[in-house]
Amino acid sequence: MRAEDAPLIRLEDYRPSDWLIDTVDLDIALDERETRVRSLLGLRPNPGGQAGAPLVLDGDELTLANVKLDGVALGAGAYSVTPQGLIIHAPPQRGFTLTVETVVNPSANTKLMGLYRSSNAYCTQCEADGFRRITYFLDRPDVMSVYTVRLEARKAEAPVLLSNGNRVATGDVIGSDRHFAVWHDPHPKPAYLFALVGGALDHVREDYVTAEGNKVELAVYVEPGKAGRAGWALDSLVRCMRWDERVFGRNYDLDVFNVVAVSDFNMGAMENKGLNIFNDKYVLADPQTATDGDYASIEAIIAHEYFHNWTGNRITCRDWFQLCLKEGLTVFRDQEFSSDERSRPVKRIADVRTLRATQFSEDAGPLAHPVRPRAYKEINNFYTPTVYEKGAEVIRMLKVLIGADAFKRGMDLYFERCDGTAATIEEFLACFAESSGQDLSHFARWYEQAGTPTITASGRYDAAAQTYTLDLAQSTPPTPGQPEKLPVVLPVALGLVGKGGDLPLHTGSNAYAGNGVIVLDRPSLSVTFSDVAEPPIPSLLRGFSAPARLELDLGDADLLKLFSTDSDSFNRWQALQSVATRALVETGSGASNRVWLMGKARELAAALDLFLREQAAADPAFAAQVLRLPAPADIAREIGRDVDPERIHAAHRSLSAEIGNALAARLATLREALAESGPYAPDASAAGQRALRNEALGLIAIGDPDIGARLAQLQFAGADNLTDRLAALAAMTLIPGAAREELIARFAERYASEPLVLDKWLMAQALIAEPGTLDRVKELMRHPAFSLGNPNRVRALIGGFAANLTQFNRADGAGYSFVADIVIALDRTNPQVASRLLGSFRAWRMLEPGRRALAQSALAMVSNMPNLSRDVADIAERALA
Ligand code: 0A1
Ligand code: ZN
Repeated sequence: MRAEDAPLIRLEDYRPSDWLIDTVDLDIALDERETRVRSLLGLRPNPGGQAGAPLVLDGDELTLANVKLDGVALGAGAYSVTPQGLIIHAPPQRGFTLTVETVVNPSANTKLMGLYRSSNAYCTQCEADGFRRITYFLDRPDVMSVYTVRLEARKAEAPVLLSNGNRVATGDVIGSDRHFAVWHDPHPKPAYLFALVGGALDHVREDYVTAEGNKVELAVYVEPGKAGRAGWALDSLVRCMRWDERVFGRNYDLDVFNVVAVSDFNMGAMENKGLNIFNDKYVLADPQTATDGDYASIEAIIAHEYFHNWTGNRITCRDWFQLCLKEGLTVFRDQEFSSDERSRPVKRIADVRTLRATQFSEDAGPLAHPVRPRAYKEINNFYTPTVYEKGAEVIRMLKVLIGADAFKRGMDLYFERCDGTAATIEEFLACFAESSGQDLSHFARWYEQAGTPTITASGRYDAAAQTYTLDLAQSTPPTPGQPEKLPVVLPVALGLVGKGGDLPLHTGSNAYAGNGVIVLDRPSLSVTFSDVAEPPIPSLLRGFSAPARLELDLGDADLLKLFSTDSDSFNRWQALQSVATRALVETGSGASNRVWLMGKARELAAALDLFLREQAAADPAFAAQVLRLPAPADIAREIGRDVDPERIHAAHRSLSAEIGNALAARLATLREALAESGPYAPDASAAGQRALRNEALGLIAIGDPDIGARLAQLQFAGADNLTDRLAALAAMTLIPGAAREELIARFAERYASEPLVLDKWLMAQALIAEPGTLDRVKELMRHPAFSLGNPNRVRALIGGFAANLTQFNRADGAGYSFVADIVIALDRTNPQVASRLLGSFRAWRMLEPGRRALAQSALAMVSNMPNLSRDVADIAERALA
């Protein structure tokens, strides 16, 4: 396929389905190579569709065994089979049943879409359009049906048989070695939420009673022998269920809720109704095989999938253009849950780092698209940071703009009004317009317009009049297909910081929404604050109140004051980041030299020294975030054009080394003070202490490699948990030499039978910023721990390399050719993983001309390959456009 051959699907072309499917009865006889699927569909014409239309069912790589209408076999002329589906030419214009038998081969399914095998189990992935790889169907989210599913398998092979809903029957198939289970899901759902699992799995379980008093059996299923690692996921599930009852008033609605972990999965996890299927990376945890970061991710993703039960399943999407309706909202909900379970400011900082690293970079390049795209060729390429993370930011802004009370009333209205429907963004926004009495039509532009706005701010103090005037302006750069941009609604949360803290805010301006928020909804705006008794320092975009870049005319001295005094924790962190970013941009772009940078390093070190001495102990997790400088990739994005990755990397190394040296004594004392007492616990407070200790280790290692290596080796030997061991390995990867290679080897020996831990080992090596890394990665591809067939392994080693700023962007182009060759090889077996990897090229246009040309030719090489999947062809085409 060439991308230009694939049809462009447009939002404006949406039409309701001509047919509806009220009921689906599936009878699935699982077999490794020949699984037989009998599907009985209860169909009727859709009153909102076109009368007399043929019935066009979607299908993909299916073998049709037979088809019957109202129980009678259809003659050859009555239907056609195409590569895209099954057409019943003249169906009766009334309700009827269609029985279709298909045969599929789960073992041959390397795309991991539809029914496939993972380890020795059967499992499914149907979002976005995988159900059509199981049986012929109207595979679109606005066709919602009640499913009854009979699963049958050899008892020895698949003692566990799971599907959506409640189990209504089980039994043996008389006279055979097979057994069956029947599942019924009373809630109508689109096909993308269908799931089944069959296999020999272990599980942990717990009884739960909802706030409404309904009993639910919760269970987490894992590969045999791994039940000891499923407890944290189950514990997280119970906590997020309670939270959703308390905060959003949402109760669970079936008798069982099952989570299953599989080791081959294209994404993180999937919210199938009552049967969430997870990448095992986001379920399995014990102190020896999971890091603090893993524990936090598991908690967040368990919550995310569970929250989809209401925002996604009970209320689903009318069409895939509305993907952000479920994803942005559910990310917002999981972020709020994690904030309540852990530290809110630290969670916000972590989320903003991710947003900038992934979404801002997407928005600044050729793959930029609106939160609600208007057209697509391959929907699987739109599960993006823009739809997910920027989608969540839009909800967060909505809450700030209309206030918490109106937001809550709007959510309640949405749940009440749209329950059981396939909804749109318009219907969602209407609930909040109603609850707040505000016109949200301008706000809705966030869903239509791509690109990251820049807010420019400057302030003037008038001592005589005791006023402070803030001039704000916004602009958004052009993005593909959107050359002209209009102003968006930007809630700018702010404070005016005086010597003794926040000054009172008095203004007569109607742009000022109260609660410390200015609404910048036009190209520019001035707000004058009165009774300002002293010259203030503005603290803008507090809590990162809008997903925008901020250009503020504050000097480093003022920023450092904000760092030490701002009442908003996010902006304290941001202030220091801004000083470091500015220094690195100056040096990384060649505008200033190393000597100048060393001066900045000393200023930063002095501020950090004071902070660490006085405040680190009170909030180690926050202090760890403060110590972590912006990444080289952040600096590249800030520079934005003619980027030379080597120069940025050198500046980053120099700054880190100088700060590490200047703070050596302080960091050592801090590490001792934070020394662990008692056994490992994954809670936020203990994790915060480890995070700070390990940030300190990294800085020490850059500043003084000898001391760093000694400390890292000691830590590795003495650690009782993976977090500390991995941090030791990461610190050692910064220090070339035999000791590093020895630690790398010891790590591999220790975790030889732990694929998920070895993924971290693969990635740590792929990220080494040295010219030898490409050869190392090629060598590691031959290591028994690596397999091109497993998405986690590919993401760890090849994805890790593609995220290595200096080595992926090698001046000789070898990094680009390597990744491009792998994309092509992978495309034959797993197009989704291949196209995500190709997305690593998304920032190629900002590179200096030499690298830009080499990246472009690697992309063109991919694009010109014959027989590309639609997934890869689409990314290649858009990246080059
Ligand atoms: N809806 C899931 C993510 C997901 C999307 C697509 C998949 O296959 C192509 C798999 C999972 C979520 O948001 O968690
Ligand atoms: Zn989701």
